[in-house]
This record gives sequence, C-alpha cells and structure tokens, in this order.
Amino acid sequence: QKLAVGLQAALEKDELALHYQPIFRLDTGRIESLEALLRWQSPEFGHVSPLELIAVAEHHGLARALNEWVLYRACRQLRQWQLAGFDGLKVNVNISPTMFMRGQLAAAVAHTLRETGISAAALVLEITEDTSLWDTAGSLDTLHELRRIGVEIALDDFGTGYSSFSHLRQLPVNKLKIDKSFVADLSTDQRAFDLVKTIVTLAQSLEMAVTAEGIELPEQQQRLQQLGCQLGQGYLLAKPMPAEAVAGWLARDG
Ligand code: G
Ligand code: G
Ligand code: NA
Ligand code: MN
Repeated sequence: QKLAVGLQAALEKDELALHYQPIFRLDTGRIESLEALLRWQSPEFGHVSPLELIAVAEHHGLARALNEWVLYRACRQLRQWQLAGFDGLKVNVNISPTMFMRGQLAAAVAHTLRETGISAAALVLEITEDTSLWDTAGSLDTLHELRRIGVEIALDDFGTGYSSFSHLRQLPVNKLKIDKSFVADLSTDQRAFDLVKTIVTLAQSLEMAVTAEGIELPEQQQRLQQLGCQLGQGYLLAKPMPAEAVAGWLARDG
C-alpha cells in the first residue's frame, strides 16, 4: 500500500527512469533496437525491481498509467536520438499482458506515435507468453489492430510459457525472444542446443524473427549464429544503460 502511494507520487514527480539495452543483428553486428527497461531508485524504498513495480501497479489500478508512461518516454527518447542523427533504430517496450485485455491499448499506442513523431515500424511491443492472451477475444483484437497499424509484436521469454503450436500460429506476433535460461545452457547442454534449434526452425516456418536474450559468452553467440538466429541481446554485447549514456555509446558503435 505504501509502495503504491510512493509509485503514484513517483509517476507524478517523474522519479522513474528508463534504462536501455541494445539489441544487435548477429550477422552484421549492427544495432537494431534499444529495449527500454524500467528503473526506480526511490529515496524511500531504495531500488525497486521492475517486476515488483508492475505487480504493485496492477494491484492498485496504476498499470495503465505506468505502461503509458513507459511507452511515451521510450518513444520520446527514440525521437531525441533520431534528431541527434541516429537513424534506423527501433525501440522495444515491455507491456504488461493485462494491458492487452483492456481495449484502449491500440488507441494509446497510435496516440503516442502521433504525439512523439515516431513511425509505427520503429516500435516493437514485447509481451510475455501468457495463456490469458489467447483466451480473451479482446486481446486478439488488440494485437491485430496493433499489427494493422504497423507496430511489431514480440513474444518475450519464449519457451517458458504455455504457447502451443496452434496458438502461436494464430497469434498476430512477428517476433520471438528466446528466454535467457535456454541461452545460458546453450554451450554446455545438448538438449538446450536442440531446443534452441527447434525454436529457430519454428520461428522461420512462421516467418517470425528470433531474438536470443541473455548472451553472456562468445560460444553462445557463435552457436546462435550457426543456428540462424538473427538478433541477439545480452551482457556480452551491451548492458542496459541510462538514456544519457546511449548517445555516446551509439557514436562510438557507428
Ligand atoms: O531489467 P530487469 O532484468 O530488472 O527486468 C526484470 C523484468 O521486468 C523483465 O522481465 C522485464 O521484462 C520487466 N520489465 C522491465 N521494464 C519493464 C517495463 O517498462 N514494463 C513492463 N511491463 N515490464 C518491464
Ligand atoms: O523479461 P525480459 O526479457 O524483459 O528481461 C530482460 C532482463 O534481462 C533485463 O532486466 C535485463 O537487465 C536482463 N538481462 C539482459 N541481458 C542479460 C544477460 O546477458 N544476462 C542476464 N542474466 N540478464 C540479462
Ligand atoms: Na523484455
Ligand atoms: Mn525476456
């Protein structure tokens, strides 16, 4: 309860921050996108993890305000990088699954894109695998509407949830992010290797691009490239960093 009051105040005082972690094309090494990750260093509560923040927001009716704040901030930041001359970048924004069931998400996204001057093709919404997504007609409508606008949808933490092949085939999703637990075991465990191989093949047959997250070792990156995984993210390549650090980093990266 105290945390919820604190979060409400933090939203109003603009005390929340987004950090950004680059996502790379594994073949060229070029940066493809920046994933926005929520950070709250509270004077009162210390560092609060984003998962806890989201949970508190969900319980206290603040989820919509929080998700819309993240969406707006990330798009506005991408516009600032574009104006500074960094072209061709996308931004990945995590959205809570419950937001897809409420019906206003597509309108809020369209509004934010107009307001910040970002094209739909530069926005990737990340959503975790959650069965409720495909149990609700409203969520499917929202996903279809977002794809119609031109926004990309990525299924995050793929492989840890419950999506069956038939669900996946019906979902208007065009990217899969392989969960970092599979990537972690990639170089040591044959079964993890086979599993990642299967996910990449599945994604190819569904015409979805694959991102591997949690790449920490060069061997993991090599194996992912061998398997035909197009995109990668992880501490080996770049860690999440404050927005102010990104421009300097982009200038060096070229
Ligand atoms: O960056 P970190 O490892 O602390 O993130 C922990 C989890 O919180 C991740 O699963 C991430 O997807 C989630 N998360 C981070 N930022 C956001 C956000 O802005 N919105 C939502 N809904 N989830 C987020
Ligand atoms: O659920 P989601 O994929 O959004 O979570 C991303 C989280 O993973 C972020 O909190 C980020 O800080 C973390 N992360 C990013 N790269 C790595 C990595 O290489 N290893 C580990 N263990 N975590 C990572
Ligand atoms: Na994510
Ligand atoms: Mn993930």
